[in-house]
Amino acid sequence: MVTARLAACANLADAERLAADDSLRRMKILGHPASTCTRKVLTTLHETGHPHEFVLVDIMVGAHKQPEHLKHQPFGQVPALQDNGFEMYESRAMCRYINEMAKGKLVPTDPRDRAKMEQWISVEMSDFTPPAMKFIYHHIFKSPQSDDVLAKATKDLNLALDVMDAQLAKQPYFVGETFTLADIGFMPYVGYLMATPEKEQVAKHGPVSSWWNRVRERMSWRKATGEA
Ligand SMILES: N[C@@H](CCC(=O)N[C@@H](CS)C(=O)NCC(=O)O)C(=O)O
Repeated sequence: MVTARLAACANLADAERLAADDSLRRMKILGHPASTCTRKVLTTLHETGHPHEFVLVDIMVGAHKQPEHLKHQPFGQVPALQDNGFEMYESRAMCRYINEMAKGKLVPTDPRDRAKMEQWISVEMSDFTPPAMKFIYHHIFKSPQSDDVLAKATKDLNLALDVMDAQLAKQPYFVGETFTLADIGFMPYVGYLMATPEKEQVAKHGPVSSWWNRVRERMSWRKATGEA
């Protein structure tokens, strides 16, 4: 009985804290659970523990191209974020915003570490994800790519994996000893690649494989992908 009353008090205290602190109110994520960009944002939310609500935009039936969704994401893509009257889109920017609002630890405070995190987020976006997505479209989303496109993607993906491998051979995460938004950025694409024949390319890169086996066990990722 006493325990139940204490629990009720704790809930009340939590509710009052949430009501008093705008930054801790529930954010809404408009997305799709299979979307790589939605997964990044959900992983960030679970890592930081920020309260949130998931709103399904069913990209399988074209809901992301409907006028209602275009009001929130003018490019007709997912995800989009709503936070107490504030709205934004672009998953990498959303992750930075969530971490800041939650006072999370996913962005280093040291300027050089932060600069390196930004460097790796750019590598992910410019050098790794474009070739990786060619294989993901081809094998997972059944959008066939030509032989020429896949041949170029193989070359580009290998270069990116080599560069990532050299970094991860020295340390457990992209920015030293600490898990950051840079790791979260790569995770959805590596996760899907591992479900394609390209997992053989990844397997040839020992440090990248070890990193993947380490980060995929995080509860935030397991929750974001529905495994937990
Ligand atoms: N730069 C955007 C890209 C968003 C994006 O490409 N979303 C994909 C799902 S992961 C999508 O909505 N694809 C459907 C389409 O482009 O029609 C972001 O990072 O949020």
